[in-house]
Amino acid sequence: MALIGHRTTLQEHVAAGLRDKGPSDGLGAVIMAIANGSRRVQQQVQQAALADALGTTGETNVQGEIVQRLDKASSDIFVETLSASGQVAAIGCEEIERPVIVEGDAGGGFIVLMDPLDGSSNIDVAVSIGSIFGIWQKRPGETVNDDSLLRPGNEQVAAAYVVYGSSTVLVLATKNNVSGFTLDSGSGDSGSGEFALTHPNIRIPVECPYYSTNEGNNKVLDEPTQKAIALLRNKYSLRYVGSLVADFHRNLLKGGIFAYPADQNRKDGRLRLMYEANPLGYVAEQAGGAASTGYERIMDIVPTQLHQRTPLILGNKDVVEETVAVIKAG
Ligand code: AHM
Ligand code: MG
Repeated sequence: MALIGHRTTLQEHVAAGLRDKGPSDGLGAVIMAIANGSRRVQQQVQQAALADALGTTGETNVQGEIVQRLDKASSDIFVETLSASGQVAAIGCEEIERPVIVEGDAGGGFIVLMDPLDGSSNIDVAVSIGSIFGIWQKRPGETVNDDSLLRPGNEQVAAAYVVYGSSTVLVLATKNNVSGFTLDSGSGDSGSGEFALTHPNIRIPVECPYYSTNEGNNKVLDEPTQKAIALLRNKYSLRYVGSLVADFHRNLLKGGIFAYPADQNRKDGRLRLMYEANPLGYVAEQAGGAASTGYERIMDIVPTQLHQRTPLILGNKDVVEETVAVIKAG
């Protein structure tokens, strides 16, 4: 039996709720394209082992990382749904070296950057993974090219992510509003297939019970960063899934801080600016949180490359600021 009852669906939220929250023309269609894609990705994630769709494609992506078959499938699905929305002019994707430019009449007013399936190391082992999207508006009269995607995070008009966990949750951030929608999954009578509003107006809690970082990297951190992590270790409980989306989602709902700083082996950090740090930084800020490299606000970085990496400290605002202060003090 479908469970959504009286709840507002994502479709209704998008139709009514976006009206006062930034550019609504076409943005709703972009969000619904993400929702439609994520419904299909969720099914593939759930059935991958049974369908013999786990494992790698045998290729490496532009980052030099091994491409999982589900990475590729998710990338194809979202490129298809976003291109078909009629509202997207260009798509930047972790798995694709150059931007996908949507030509002609099919193109629209938005630019989407995405990590179609985040949490590579968890894909084959039934641990939570996700998809991440940053959404920018095309400049007036602009004909998009590769450089059109190199925009700072503070120009995003919306961001979203989906967690494929014990339930599938889509979190949508627009200016000053972050809301979570749970997929009423199942087929036939057992689910409506709708995303329904279950987490209205999310604010990151002031309390910070958790810190999330890869403690195995501690020995390759510089001294100020070691000091900052030691402070977190002494105060908070460690929770680390190893999927950025899942770690961020828990910290957003329960309170917490995520840190993947630069280290001796990763001078620019590990995570990607355009489709990991910027969208989740935007979500965090709209929910009252913060995102920093340790030295500057993530959202203010002027990008130079589509796939560039960045150190990332993300979550509870006071704790991010305290952590950054320790790093900056040297
Ligand atoms: P991916 O986009 O290829 O999945 O890589 C990013 C992932 C993040 O989800 C996660 O926070 C991080 O890599 C984990 O890295 P590590 O295994 O070094 O702790
Ligand atoms: Mg990722």
